[in-house]
Amino acid sequence: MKQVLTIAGSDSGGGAGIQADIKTFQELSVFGTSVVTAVTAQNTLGVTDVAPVPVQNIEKQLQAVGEDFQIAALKTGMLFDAETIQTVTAWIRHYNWRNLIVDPVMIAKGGASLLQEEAKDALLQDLLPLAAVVTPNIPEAESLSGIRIHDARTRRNAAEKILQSGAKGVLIKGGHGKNPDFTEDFYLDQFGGTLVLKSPRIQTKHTHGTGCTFSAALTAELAKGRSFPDAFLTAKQFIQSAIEHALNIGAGHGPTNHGAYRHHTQKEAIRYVQ
Ligand code: PXL
Repeated sequence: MKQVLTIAGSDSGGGAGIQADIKTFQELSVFGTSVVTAVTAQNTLGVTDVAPVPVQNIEKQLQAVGEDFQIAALKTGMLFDAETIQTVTAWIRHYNWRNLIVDPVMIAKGGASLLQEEAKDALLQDLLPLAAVVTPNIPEAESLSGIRIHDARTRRNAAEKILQSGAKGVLIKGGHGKNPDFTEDFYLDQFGGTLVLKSPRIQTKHTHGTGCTFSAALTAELAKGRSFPDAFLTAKQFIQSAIEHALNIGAGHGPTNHGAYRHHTQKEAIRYVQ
């Protein structure tokens, strides 16, 4: 079985972070390992505490995984501060891990900061040069690029700016877009190749952990050797099903249904457009 790694924060509420990643890995038949960078106290109503894990312990976790597993693909989620980003980068280089998906987690739904402001530079300068794909949502893409996104042209400009970091590809997710009927996920690679995935928008407040889940699904599919367009499509179908068949858990922004993709054989109406 292919082995994958998530380097991310813990969500006690089970919908995002490490917990979402491991559930997604399991659903897509890869073996998930994890390095925990921070521990959040949260539920569907919000984050009440964030405790960073000491960087010496993060290093030990990375070494424990690196010394024993064959990591076919990995993702990063919440990294919290610059020192953590630099440490994680150094060990990814050390083990020569490929197929790195960087989900540039910055702010939780309720507004809690999951990445210190000054750590953005470390993300751009240290980690992104190693990334196969970086997967910002629209606000994160605006923050990383310094460009406001309001149409297809500014979205492409922002993607081009982010690729100047050295990442091989950037995938700007459309969930925060304005169109009430559909969303568009836009991918640009370092050679100027583009992919646009269009899907019906689902009206729901239960979207906690969608970014984590999507990037974990992409990681799992790339680990299995799928081509990028196939992996992207499967990851999108996985998250679309998970949102569509949400579980109504908790009183606030609930988690998605990580088991939905497996249980609901009818795959959602998602297609490439150009
Ligand atoms: O969805 C972003 C995210 C990532 N990682 C952790 C989180 C959240 C959002 O709350 O808690 C640990």
